[in-house]
Parts: sequence; C-alpha cells; structure tokens
Amino acid sequence: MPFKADLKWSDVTPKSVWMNRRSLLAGGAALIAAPALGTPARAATRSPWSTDEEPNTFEQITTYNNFYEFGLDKGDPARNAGQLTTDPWSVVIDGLVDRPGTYDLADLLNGAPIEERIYRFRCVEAWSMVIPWQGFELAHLLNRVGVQPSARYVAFETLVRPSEMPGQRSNILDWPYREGLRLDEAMHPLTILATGLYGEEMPKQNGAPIRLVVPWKYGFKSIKSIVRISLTAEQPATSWNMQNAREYGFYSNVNPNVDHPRWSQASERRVGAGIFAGRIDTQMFNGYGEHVAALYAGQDLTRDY
Ligand SMILES: Nc1nc2c(c(=O)[nH]1)N[C@H]1C(S)=C(S)[C@@H](COP(=O)(O)O)O[C@H]1N2
Ligand SMILES: [Mo]
Repeated sequence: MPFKADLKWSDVTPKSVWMNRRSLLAGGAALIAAPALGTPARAATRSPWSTDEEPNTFEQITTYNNFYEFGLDKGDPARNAGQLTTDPWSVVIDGLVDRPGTYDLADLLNGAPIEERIYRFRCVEAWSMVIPWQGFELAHLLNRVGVQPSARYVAFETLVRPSEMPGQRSNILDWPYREGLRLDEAMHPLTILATGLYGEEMPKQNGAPIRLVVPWKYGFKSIKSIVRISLTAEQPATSWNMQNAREYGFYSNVNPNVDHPRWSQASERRVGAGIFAGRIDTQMFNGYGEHVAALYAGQDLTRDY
C-alpha cells in the first residue's frame, strides 16, 4: 500500500519496532540482522485493514479522550486515569460459551495474534482521529472460548471501581459502562480487542489494559477497560442507549445521512488538523462500507440507527 509522501516512517512506526532495531544496532548485529528483518518493515507489514491516512499524534490520542469514569472533560482521563490499577487484571467470560471462566489478562493474550491496525475513529460528537492500535480480532477470543449456537449478541462491561475512578462517584451514567454487538458484528475481522497504541501498552486514558475497537461505529461502542464479556441470546442493554435511546441507538453505525437529534452527522472535525483545515465529510460506515455494509442488508438504517 502506498505511503503518503508527508508521512515519515518514524511517525507511525510502533515504538517496539524502533526498540528492537535500536537494541540490535546496540548489539552490533545490525549488518547481519537488518536484511533478515526485512526493513523497512512498515510498508511490508501494514495490515490490509489499515488506512494509509496520517495518524494523529500520540499526544493528541492520549490527551483528548472520552472516558466518563474519570470525568467529563476531554482532559480528565489523562489527568485522572494514572491511579487506575491495571495489574492484576482479569476478564470474566460467561453466558452462552463452552468454556466460561475468569481469564487472567496474560491468559487472554497468550497466543493472541496481535497486529497493528491503523483505523479511523469517529466519535458521535463529530470529531475524529486516525489511531494506530495494536490488538487482535475479537473473533480469535470468541472462537477460543467456544460460542454456543444459541448466542446472538456479545455484551461487554467496564470495571467498576469508584475508589480509582472518580467519575463513578456520581451517577452521570448507570455504572458499569456497558456495550454490545450483534454476534456477526463481533466476529467481523475489523472488530478488535486493542491492547496498545503506537507500540506502547494501552495508555490508561485510552482503556487499559484491554478495550474494544469497532471502527465503523461511533466511538462510544468501543468500550474501554473491559472486565466482562457475555454471550447472550437477547440484545443487551447498553449505556448510552439506556441513557437516551432516541439519541444513541444500539447499532450506532457511523452514518452521515442520519443526524443526531441535536447536530448534523454529515461532517466531522479531524482532531489536530488545524484551524484552517475545515471539516471533512463523514463517510458511511466511517469508510468501511465495502467490508461491513453486507451485515446490514435488508435493514432500514434510519430505523436501526
Ligand atoms: N468505559 C468507557 N468506555 C468508553 C467511554 C467511556 O466513557 N467509558 N467513552 C467512549 C467514547 S464516547 C469514545 S469517543 C471513545 C474514546 O476513545 P479514546 O479516548 O481512546 O479516543 O471511548 C468510548 N469508550
Ligand atoms: Mo464518543
């Protein structure tokens, strides 16, 4: 895939790649090792699911956040999430699965095919970014635990720990934060559990240690700091839909043709683009329509918004 000319390798190369290269250089193995590594690795290893749009900076991605467990302002998560204990961490997997249980994070990640995915990310509030995640397909985990034939949805929950999550000391939402997907959406290869970004382990304000990323849906579907994944027969209750069903549908696919009751969804502001950049058009399914439109064949997306 072609690079954008203005995009430097160092801008998007995960730090882990840098570090490996640097330690090889330090070890004097560079002359032998460099060709074997197939460097420059970026162009060769970019996932076919990744966009070649220029990613937002690490600074932008980690200081402009929504994570209401840590407060309502965009800067609150970066200010307050440092106190969150993410080790030890475990995730309960239950409901209609063959191997339910409480899985340690290390166990969840053991053997998981982690790759980089550079995705567009579009918040329902009409701002957007491009984020280089590391993660693995949710389908990998679901296949591992064995989804039973009666399962039709996947429900997710975030940690509840008011002692470390100051936003949970008030009732801005009915905690825990909950989200859900239809099983076919959950099994789609674009849907990932992300464990890092820019080659760093997941910053706490972005949902450490493990969060969902569903790039064709509004950002609030991409639930952070997950402690429970349940396979269900019925459509699960989800936080923003519980809060205001008219404004936040269960599907919440990015759709420039269906406005939010209080603002247009036809365009978006790319964070960091600069004050003269103007707004860009929002794409149906956030630009992932060729991959996901078939999931909604026969559905009226103005009704199933
Ligand atoms: N648990 C939890 N997950 C959450 C949220 C939240 O408040 N709590 N905010 C959502 C919203 S509205 C957005 S836009 C994205 C923001 O992700 P980012 O901060 O990594 O960009 O997280 C989503 N996941
Ligand atoms: Mo959002």
